[in-house]
Amino acid sequence: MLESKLQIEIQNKINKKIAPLFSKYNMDFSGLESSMKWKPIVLIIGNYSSGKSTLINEIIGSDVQRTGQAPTDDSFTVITSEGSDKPQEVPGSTLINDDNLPFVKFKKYGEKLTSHLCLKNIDSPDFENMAIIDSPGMLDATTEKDRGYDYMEVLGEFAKMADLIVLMFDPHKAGTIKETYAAIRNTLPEKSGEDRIVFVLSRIDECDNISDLVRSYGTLCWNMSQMTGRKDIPHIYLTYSSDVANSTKAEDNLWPQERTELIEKIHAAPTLRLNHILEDIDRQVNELYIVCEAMTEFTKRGRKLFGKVGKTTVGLAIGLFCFGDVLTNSLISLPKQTLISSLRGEGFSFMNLIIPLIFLCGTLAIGVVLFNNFGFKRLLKNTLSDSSQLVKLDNEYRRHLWKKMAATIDEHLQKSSAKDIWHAHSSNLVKIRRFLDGDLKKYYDKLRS
Ligand SMILES: Nc1nc2c(ncn2[C@@H]2O[C@H](COP(=O)(O)OP(=O)(O)O)[C@@H](O)[C@H]2O)c(=O)[nH]1
Ligand SMILES: [Mg+2]
Repeated sequence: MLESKLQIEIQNKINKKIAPLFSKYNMDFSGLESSMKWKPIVLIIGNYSSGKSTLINEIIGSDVQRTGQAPTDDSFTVITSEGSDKPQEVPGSTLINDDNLPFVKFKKYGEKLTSHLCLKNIDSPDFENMAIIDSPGMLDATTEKDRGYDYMEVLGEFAKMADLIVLMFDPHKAGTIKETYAAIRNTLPEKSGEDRIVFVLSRIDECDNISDLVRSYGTLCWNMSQMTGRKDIPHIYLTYSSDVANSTKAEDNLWPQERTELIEKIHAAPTLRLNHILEDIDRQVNELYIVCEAMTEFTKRGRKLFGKVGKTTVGLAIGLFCFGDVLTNSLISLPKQTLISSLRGEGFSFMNLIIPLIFLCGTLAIGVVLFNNFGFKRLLKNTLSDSSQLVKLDNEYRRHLWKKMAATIDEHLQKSSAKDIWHAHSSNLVKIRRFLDGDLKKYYDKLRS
């Protein structure tokens, strides 16, 4: 109840405050994605053999997914409960053509993906209002090429839909988390970490001893801080499956509650839907922010240059206003009487102002023309040669955000003309910042309270 009320409130605020800014910058605002109208989704990703399918079977309580040491399963499998009147298995070709399902967007990846996509309809009340997606693990770069579709991109698309992403790694491959994270980073907002992604180090029973485990944990943390640019490490679930654990190595006290908590978290995924909506807004508004930020800096530089050119021009114009006629008088004896001499008491008339005024206006006009045709154009050219210097890129998130938005920003720059330096980008920037720090934060807080 509270959630749907909050959802309406957010939608209204967005329509009033943020949507107009998106259109000002010619950017699409998808609002609440259509895929969010389907059931809440949990996506399980990670390296192959990290125990994804084993975990899913454990959650469901039956062996729905095949498991094994080698990369046994190279498909994306959507597991949910659709009712006993529906077929037990639906192939990808049907899924991508069903407008009631959120998989239509996978059509563009072609037959290779479609044949590696399916839905399994299980008989479980727990899964009537949610779906869990099992994914193939990432392989090495050369084997990836044989897949026939862009795995990273597809993973990103699934991540976009998911309300909870479970990132699983086993101790042997803790170092590969970087690649997998790169695939989903695009879909996450700036401050994400705790809410939508769950980090799992699995199969910990296979560590020979605690120091072996700590080493794997350390590798994972190091890689995580590298990619998130954060100093704090989110909770990493340290788990193993007691069903298949190597009982000779597994110590009895290897934090069994971690597995229970992880499974509880996965079951609670439907409550994360609103959080997902907020994160989606967060991500898109941050994209808008960096565009606006770059344009603000560009106009600031434009105005600074204009100020510099203006100062010189005005100085020169005043000088020529006062002494320009003295110069022409000495060169071509015109005018007969200069402004200064007329003011000295030789009889001032308005005629004495004509040549000084021509000098004044002429110099100002030349200044403006020079600024428009040379100064501004040079500034634009210099800026376009490396537009990333318009904003501070002090962490991985910002660098990634920049990469994603650079083309849009360059397009805006290319379209701008000298008069655009007076555009009120900075007030838009303030509005966006206020939304991110005020409204959006308030919604996050409300959700967490
Ligand atoms: N010792 C141990 N083996 C596990 C654990 N989880 C999974 N396995 C085994 O690891 C192999 C790969 O598991 P699987 O679930 O297929 O991994 P996936 O490729 O990520 O789906 C299988 O042989 C599982 O039996 C665990 O916690 N401990
Ligand atoms: Mg599997």
